[in-house]
Amino acid sequence: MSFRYYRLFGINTYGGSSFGISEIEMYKSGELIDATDSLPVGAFSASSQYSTTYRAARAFNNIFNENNTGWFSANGLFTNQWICVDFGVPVKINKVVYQADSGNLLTHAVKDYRIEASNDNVKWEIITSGRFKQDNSLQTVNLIKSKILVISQGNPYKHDNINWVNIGSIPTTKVDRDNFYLTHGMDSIAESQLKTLASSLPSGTGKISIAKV
Ligand SMILES: [Ca+2]
Repeated sequence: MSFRYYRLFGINTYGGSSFGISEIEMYKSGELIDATDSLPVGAFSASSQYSTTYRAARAFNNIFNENNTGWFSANGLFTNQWICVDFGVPVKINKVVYQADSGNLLTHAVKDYRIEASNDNVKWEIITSGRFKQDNSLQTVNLIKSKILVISQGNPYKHDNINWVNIGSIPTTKVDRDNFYLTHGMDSIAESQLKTLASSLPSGTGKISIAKV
């Protein structure tokens, strides 16, 4: 799906009293160009900032390997802080690259995170979540997962003919109907397990196929 707003939501740090991010890059589906490069400074915002010097735009300025010169959340706010991009129009982002600010011995690095998206800047959808390493490397988050589960009552590749159903405990609430992939941990489920679950579906739910994007 496409969204106008994307944000990196930091749940906690590696012990620092604020979050510190050197750089974030977001890539459109099928393109290698950083989608944030052409945006005005006002397109970037954050839940808080250490000071105007450490504003959100510093995490999108293509300056990497920063040491106390990226975006920092306000001192004392080291949980549940976010940094956001407003693309102005809906875009489909399939990859996010993150790099911690190396200042403060990397204690201000984001530890647990969520990537969230919105079209109204009010209601947010969790695209994926995970944990960043505490180092200064470029860390990539792929938003399109490798495994898809298609349940069809007709042409398996035609969107309108697909019925999505809940299968056991698999959280199918985050189905991207436009691209036929499931998020929220589906990528960590073994294909054999998916097939087992698929075979346990009640009759009449149609053809089932499992494929990779
Ligand atoms: Ca930067």
